[in-house]
Amino acid sequence: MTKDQAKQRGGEFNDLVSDYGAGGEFHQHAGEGGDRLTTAQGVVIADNQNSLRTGAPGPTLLEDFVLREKIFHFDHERIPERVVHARGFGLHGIFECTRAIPEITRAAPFQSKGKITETFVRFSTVAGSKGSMDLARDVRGFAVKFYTDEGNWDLVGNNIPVFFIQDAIKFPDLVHAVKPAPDRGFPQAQSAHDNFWDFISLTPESMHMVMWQMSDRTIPKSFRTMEGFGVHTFRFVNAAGESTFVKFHWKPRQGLQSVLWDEAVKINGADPDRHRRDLWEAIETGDLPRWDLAVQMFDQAFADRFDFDVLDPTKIIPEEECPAEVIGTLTLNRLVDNFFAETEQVAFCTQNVVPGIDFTDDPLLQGRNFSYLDTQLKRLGSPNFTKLPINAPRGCPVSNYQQDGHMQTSNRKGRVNYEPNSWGQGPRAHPLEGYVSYSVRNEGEKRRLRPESFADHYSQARQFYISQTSIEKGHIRDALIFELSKCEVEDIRVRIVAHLMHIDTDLAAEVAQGLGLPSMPDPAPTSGPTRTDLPPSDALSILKNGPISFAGRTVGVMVSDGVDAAAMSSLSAAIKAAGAQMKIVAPAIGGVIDSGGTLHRADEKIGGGPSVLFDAVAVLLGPDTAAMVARNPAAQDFLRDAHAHCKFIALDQAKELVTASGLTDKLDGGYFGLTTGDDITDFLDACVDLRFWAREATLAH
Ligand code: HDD
Repeated sequence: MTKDQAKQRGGEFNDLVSDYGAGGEFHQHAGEGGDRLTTAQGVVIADNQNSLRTGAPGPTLLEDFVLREKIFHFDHERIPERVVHARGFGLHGIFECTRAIPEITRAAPFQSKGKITETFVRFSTVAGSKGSMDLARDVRGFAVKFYTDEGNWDLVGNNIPVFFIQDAIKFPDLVHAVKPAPDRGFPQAQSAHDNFWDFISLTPESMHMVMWQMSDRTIPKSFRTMEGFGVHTFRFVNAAGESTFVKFHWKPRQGLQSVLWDEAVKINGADPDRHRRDLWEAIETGDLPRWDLAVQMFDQAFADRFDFDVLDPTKIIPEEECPAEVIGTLTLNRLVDNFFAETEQVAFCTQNVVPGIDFTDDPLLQGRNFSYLDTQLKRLGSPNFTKLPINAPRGCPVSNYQQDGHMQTSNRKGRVNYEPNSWGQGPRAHPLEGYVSYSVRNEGEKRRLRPESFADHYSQARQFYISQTSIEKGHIRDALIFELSKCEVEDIRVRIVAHLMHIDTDLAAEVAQGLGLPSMPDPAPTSGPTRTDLPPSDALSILKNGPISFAGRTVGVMVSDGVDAAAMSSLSAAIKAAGAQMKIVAPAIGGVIDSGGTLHRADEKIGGGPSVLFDAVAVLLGPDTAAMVARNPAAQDFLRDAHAHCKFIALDQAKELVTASGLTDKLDGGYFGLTTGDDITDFLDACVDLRFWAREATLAH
């Protein structure tokens, strides 16, 4: 049969193998063969609604290969979810080198200014299952696969630059502690429970990470508004074989933005897919997210200046000590064609490095290098997962003697499957072009040990805390009180407060008070040095690194029939001019008719589009319908929540709603009118700041 004949019959003509076109574009042919429904064997199906049976209804026949094949395949659709980072969202992008550094690394993406390297990025939460909600208080994964000209390089990082533990041997315990308890199978996707805090309270090395975790970093507004970090100290290696230590940072062009805890709780109910939907919509509307890749580069002499060890993954190097220099930009520009084929099957491995990038002796990184490869076999079921299009290298050939295994699709031709051989065929290792590990002299006794240089667990925890604004400090305090209040065992709460005593005594006292502890505990016992006072670092605060414009954010505008046509169109034009989006929330999804008779379709129904989904809100009601809206409890929540979340609020014809919401005497500098063009300008100018923080102090906690 010819290809054309096969296509006419609806078949796929052996086109089941996915490949990458010249432009690196992803082509997935499977399942797209033609308009005839077929079995996996290519047989056209006559009836997809009724199984084969004798009589009516009659028993179903084993002979029905159409039924059996369909159900068989369905039964095997699921693969094991990732043991951590199960819930994620992936996107394609490009990395552009903006500053070449061949003198420091021979890694292909950094060899020339303007060089483009294709990438795939997967963001994730850590603790929750695949179906958990997006706004759990959790660390976010930020994993980047670079399809370089010399092989794939995976930078598998998080949105926090440090980690809970210093040695990979503790990872299973950490993960067991945070995940649902084995007897009851809950809590899901949260750390506010006894097992997690029990483990943490007995693991002083996690104190620095815990301060980050209790900050608003773990409730980002969007994946677009968070930083990413490679965490470990890696090595850059140049063509001469010289090494420079490097730490990787992704800095979002969108500025750092987070939500408030009460918002997070409500967003999880209103839109559990918040973060994936946000990325989907950003790409669809052409608002492409961008991050600068910045690197901190230093040598051994610089590393030796610190009391702590640069190989300790619970430590940062403050940017004031070693600047983060921008060398490129990542732009996410393409949605996946298929979630399973790409986002689910993408396999990141820390061991995937390319010439010019090398590991250090960080014990966490060394353990990770085993775990990721191992886990992919479990998840994807075959060592041939590297041949899946999303995992296969794009910029270079792959040639070796690995063969067979489940789902093999590309064994070599011919008789030669070993090396060396004298058949004059097949690939050979290349000492000059090949990957050469950086040569390090290591000596010492074989022992299980933790170096003395890893012993200080509190100095940087304090440095993080004192680098925060007073608003952010308050959020850390509130998060600690919330989480520890969910612990049923008082000893656990006390042990954490005892650790906080080493970090900041005021914070410890505030948390103790918030928990209602009868007295302050003694500081936690320590075996090593307790603390060195380090200066604050502005880079550690979210609020000091916020957005510089209102672009990319959204105003939720609640309207009702008879809304003033001129006000509506001025507001809409001004929001658009600011590069932001307007979403209409109306009594019915069909929309409203303005005073000029124009229909405005709604994006959300009141109640379906609560104000937690928007960055700022406006209420713009029709004179004859305002009272009806004011009686709607969901409309009252819309306004009350926007107030409680310190949002900027613009009002027109909303007096009755303000009264019904109990806010009459609470209108403050974060409120604006909508009557004149100046009102609207003032409102949107104010919105550049994330929130009207002055209000927070007036709200009862
Ligand atoms: Fe991990 C997944 C990040 C420590 C073992 N990890 C995973 C992902 C990210 C990270 C972003 C999701 C990748 C994806 O999107 O597919 N992990 C980190 C960071 C760590 C870290 C930044 C500390 C610096 N991880 C860590 C340790 C171990 C693991 C110490 C084991 C010893 N991580 C895994 C894993 C996962 C994983 C079990 C689950 C799914 C996967 O690998 O592909 O192998």
